[in-house]
Order: sequence, then structure tokens, then C-alpha cells
Amino acid sequence: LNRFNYEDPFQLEAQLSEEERMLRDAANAYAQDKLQPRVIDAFREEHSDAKIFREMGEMGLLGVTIPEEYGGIGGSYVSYGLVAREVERVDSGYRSMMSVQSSLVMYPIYAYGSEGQRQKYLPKLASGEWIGCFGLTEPDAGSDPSGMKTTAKKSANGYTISGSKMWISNSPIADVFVVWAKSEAHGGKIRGFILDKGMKGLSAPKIGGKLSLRASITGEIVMENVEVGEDALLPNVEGLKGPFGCLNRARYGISWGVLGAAEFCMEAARQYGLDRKQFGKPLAQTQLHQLKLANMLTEISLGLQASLRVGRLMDEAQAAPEMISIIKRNNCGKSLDIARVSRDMHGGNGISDEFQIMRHMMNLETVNTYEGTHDIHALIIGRSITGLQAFF
Ligand code: TGC
Ligand code: FAD
Repeated sequence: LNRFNYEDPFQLEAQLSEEERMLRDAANAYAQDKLQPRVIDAFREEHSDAKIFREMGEMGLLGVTIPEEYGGIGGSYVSYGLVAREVERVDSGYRSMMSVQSSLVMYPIYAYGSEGQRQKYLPKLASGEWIGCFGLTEPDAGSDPSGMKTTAKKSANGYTISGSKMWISNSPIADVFVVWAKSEAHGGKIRGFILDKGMKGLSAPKIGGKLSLRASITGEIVMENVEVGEDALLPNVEGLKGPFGCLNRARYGISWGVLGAAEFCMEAARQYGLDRKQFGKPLAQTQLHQLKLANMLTEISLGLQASLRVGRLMDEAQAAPEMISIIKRNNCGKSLDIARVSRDMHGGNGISDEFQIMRHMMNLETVNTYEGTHDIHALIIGRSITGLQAFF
């Protein structure tokens, strides 16, 4: 009989290349040595440490899939997913900082930008010297970004951008703002613009009082007649496929990331059940405890295999957006359930931040909502099954 290892149920390890394993191990060491010791206080105090971008940059964790000539490491999408899993094993907020920078700021500049824009922005974003944010969502346009009100009007030297964005990760500390607006000069089509911190009329107030992702700063982007040159326009994409092309990558990374958080919650429940005795025996020796662990392990292992498969297809340029919707939706929803059950299995201790489960649980509430809510991804999948769109 072959031996079963609950820590690697389907032998994922054997399905990775040597290069992928090395980057994963480096990300794990960084996350455990440098992020884990500060996360409890950061979450408690709602403190986002901007130094983390530099640290991640030094480790090669920003823009993993971006070619080396622009400061990335030219890694595979599977490598990117493995990094997300290791960072989110510590905290979804730290993974959020990394994935916004990589998939939502560096990717569009790389994929849709001019050579000048690539040279100007990518190396400094890769090193973490500059922090980026991505403005799509607005106060009145969340699940339906086509309803955005932000506009770009042609001006003498470029464009005048007006509008506001809501719930934007990193925005209060950002140097670089990738913002999507309806451009009058392009027939009202959605276009991407790169704005720089300090531009007249541009501000990014912090949104306080979040009970989730407290280690990752979130804000608005307020644009009051911001004047930009022609060189601020991302020249090579128009329409919603611009932002969606970025979201495909970020959603894929999230599908791996949340499983890191789920793995943490499962391992904590396992250990707690082995250590804690009630009714004269370890909790882990009860049927209910084992059933919950078995459910967790099953969902985590299936989710990892699915993300690996989609990652390999992305590396072959064969992945469809609906595949990404399946893994984003499934893995977020299942990880949130796992965190909630693990919280319960810890009894009273489960509500203490020292045990860290409830922080993951609260974080995963956001991750289940952003980048397309659980329900929105169901509608994307449903549209492909029936051929009928049910959004409006
Ligand atoms: P629809 O008519 O379906 O499509 C419009 C155009 O876009 C193209 N397209 C895609 N292209 C690439 N990838 C995809 N996944 C694409 N999906 C659609 C499509 O082909 C079409 O192109 P064209 O050339 O024909 O114009 O658009 P719709 O308005 O009906 O879409 C509906 C819906 C609900 C699917 C979409 O609006 C949606 O996904 N809504 C969710 C919004 C969302 O995910 N927002 C995320 C904001 S960013 C964020 O949350 C960051 S959190 C960061 C962190 O901290 O990690
Ligand atoms: P709504 O769209 O108003 O949805 C409310 C509810 O209605 C949801 O349950 C939804 O599933 C449901 N619903 C909506 N439409 C339908 C329908 N047709 N049928 C059935 N149910 C429906 N955005 C960015 O652009 N950049 C960022 O960096 C970013 N970071 C974020 C960070 C945090 C901490 C948070 C909380 C959000 C962030 N977002 C960001 C925004 C995020 O993408 C949106 O919150 C998300 O897309 C949902 O939009 P909404 O909040 O307006 O909810």
C-alpha cells in the first residue's frame, strides 16, 4: 500500500517543478519569519506597514510573472499561486497588498502599456520602491463596473479625469494609481490611465473601521479635474476587457491564497483537538471533530488540484475566465466555511486574536466579496451553462 500523507494528500509536491518549489519555500520562509511576528498587532491596530512592499520586492515576490527585463522574475502562474498561498497562510491582507501590486498594477502596465510606461513604472513597482493601486469600483458601481461615472475628457495636453473610486486596496499609501474611466474622446469606452501621487486634484482618503483585512490599508480615490498628459493613457486596450484581464490574474491568485488561510485554520483545529481534553479524552478522538477535519482536508485538497490545473492552463495560455470563476468562487467560499468551523472547534479560545482563526475568518469575508462576489461568479458560470445572462 502507498502511504497517505495528510499534509500533501494528492502529492502536489511532486507536481511542481524544482524552480516552483524553491520560490514557494522562499515565500514560506519570508512569510513565517517576517510577516507572522507582526500580524497580530497590525490587525489589532489597523496598521498597514508600507515597508512590506520593499521586503517583498527584495524577495522577488512582486510581479512574479513579469519578465526579468522589467524587474520581475519571469515565473510561472503556478509560482505566483504558490506565493499567494504562503503569504495568505499568514494573512489575507498581506496577500492583498502583493496581488494588487502584481496582478492589478504591474500586469496592466506590462500588458497594455507603452514601452515608456513599462520602463518608467515596472522596475520600481517590482522592487517595492513604489506602491500601486487599482481603481475600478465606485460608490455606485461595484458588481456592475459598467455603471462607473468616472470620466476622462480631452484637454489641451491630454485628459481631465473626474470621479471617485471606493474600497481601493493600498490607495492611501499609493504612488501609482491605475484608474479606469469612461473616455469621451474614445466614444465613451472604458480606458485605463496611470496617475501619479501628488497630482493636483488627486487624493486618497483612508476608509477606517474595517473589521476585515485590517493589516491592509483601503481607501477612496477622489479625482477632481485631475489633468494628465497623453502619456498617462494605457494605449493598448479599451473596454471592460481591460480591467477584467487584470482581474482574471488576481482572481486566480486568490484561489490559491485562500487555501493557505484554510490550511492554517485546519492545522490549528487539528492541533487544538489533539491538545485539548474534554470528557476524559482528546477532542480529536471524537467523531464530530474528525468529521470536520475530514471535510476540511477534502475541500482543501480538491481546491489545490483545481487551482494547479487552471494555473498550468494559464501558463499554456489555455485558461478561460469561467475556469477562474469556478476556482475563485469555490475556494473562497470553502475557505470561509473552514475558518468558521475552525473558530467553533476552538471553543472560547477561538474568539481570541492570539489563536488567529477569527482574524482569518473575518478576512475571508472580504475575499469572498471582492474581485467578484460569490454570487457574481455563480452568474458568470451560470451564463456559460445556459447561454443566458442573468445579471440584468
Ligand atoms: P460582459 O458583457 O460580460 O463583458 C464586457 C467585455 O469584457 C470582456 N470580458 C472579459 N475579458 C477578459 N476577461 C474576462 N474575465 C472577461 N469578462 C468579460 C467581454 O468579452 C466583453 O468584451 P467586448 O470586447 O465584447 O466589449 O460585461 P458585463 O458588464 O455583462 O459583466 C458582468 C460581470 C458581472 C461578469 C462583471 O461586471 C463582473 O465580473 N463584475 C464583478 C466586478 C469585480 O470583480 N470587481 C472587482 C474590482 S477590483 C477588486 O476587487 C480588487 S480587490 C484587490 C485585493 O485587495 O486583492
Ligand atoms: P454590490 O455590487 O452592491 O453587491 C451587494 C450584494 O448584491 C452582493 O451580495 C452581490 O453578490 C449581490 N448582487 C449584485 N448584483 C447581483 C445580481 N445581478 N444578482 C444577484 N445578486 C447580486 N475594488 C477595486 O476596484 N479595487 C480594489 O483594490 C478593491 N479592494 C477592495 C478591498 C476591500 C477590503 C473591499 C471590501 C473591497 C475592495 N474592492 C476593490 C471592491 C470590491 O471589488 C467590491 O466590493 C465588490 O466587487 C462588490 O461590489 P459592492 O461592494 O458594490 O457590492
